Amino acid sequence: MNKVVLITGATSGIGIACARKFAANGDKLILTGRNEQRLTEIQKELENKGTQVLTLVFDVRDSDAAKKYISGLPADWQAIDVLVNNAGLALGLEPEYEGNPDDWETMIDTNIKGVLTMTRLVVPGMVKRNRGHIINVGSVAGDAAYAGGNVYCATKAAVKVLSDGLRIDVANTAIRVTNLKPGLVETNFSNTRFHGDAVRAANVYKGIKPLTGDDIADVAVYAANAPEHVQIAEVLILATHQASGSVIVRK
Ligand code: 8X3
Repeated sequence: MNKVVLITGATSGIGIACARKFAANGDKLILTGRNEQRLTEIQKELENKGTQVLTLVFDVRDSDAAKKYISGLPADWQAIDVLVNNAGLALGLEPEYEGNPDDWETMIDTNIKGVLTMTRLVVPGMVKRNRGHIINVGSVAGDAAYAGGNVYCATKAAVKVLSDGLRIDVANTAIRVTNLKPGLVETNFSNTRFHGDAVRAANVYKGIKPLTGDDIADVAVYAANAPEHVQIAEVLILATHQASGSVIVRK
């Protein structure tokens, strides 16, 4: 059955890959992000292929804007079946004692509070309908800290624990909660982390075939379409030559 799927951070990386894969699956999409132009581009691309798309321009850090847009959804878009909490970022790779507090704040506000904001706005409707699925994009970075990962790793550890907590809180309903934990995925991730230093970003994926956004989106679509009694609770997805957040074998 076609679902209404809301994806945050849908303009790039894993988010845009999820948009394309859920669209190919026949679902209706609510795409959110900060970049209006890119949202409109992906909307046009998918509408041309027959997908119904609604775009909402807001930053998940802005809880008032999120509330305004989600509570103002047109009637036929209100029953969200799948919430993909994808919006998130890493900033910096400095030792914890030298990190930039502004970067910390942006990561905590986006990766943790943004997830909570969207969960708080969308999940009550799912509970009322006794139907729904929350797919949080965590990270291998949440399993264990790696050098310079400190605050980013902490935010993704929080995503894991918030996913577990939510799963407990909806265990008496038909709602499912999935925490996806990607490893090295070649997207804008490292470019953002290094504040636009493209050479440094390219080095992250040097000598190893990294994952793509599509590889992660495939797992999200699989989890969302698993039989109703199957809850894909957590999936760690690594590149073949990566064993953990800090063990990467390069050729
Ligand atoms: C992204 C994966 O290993 O670069 O969350 O932190 S990693």
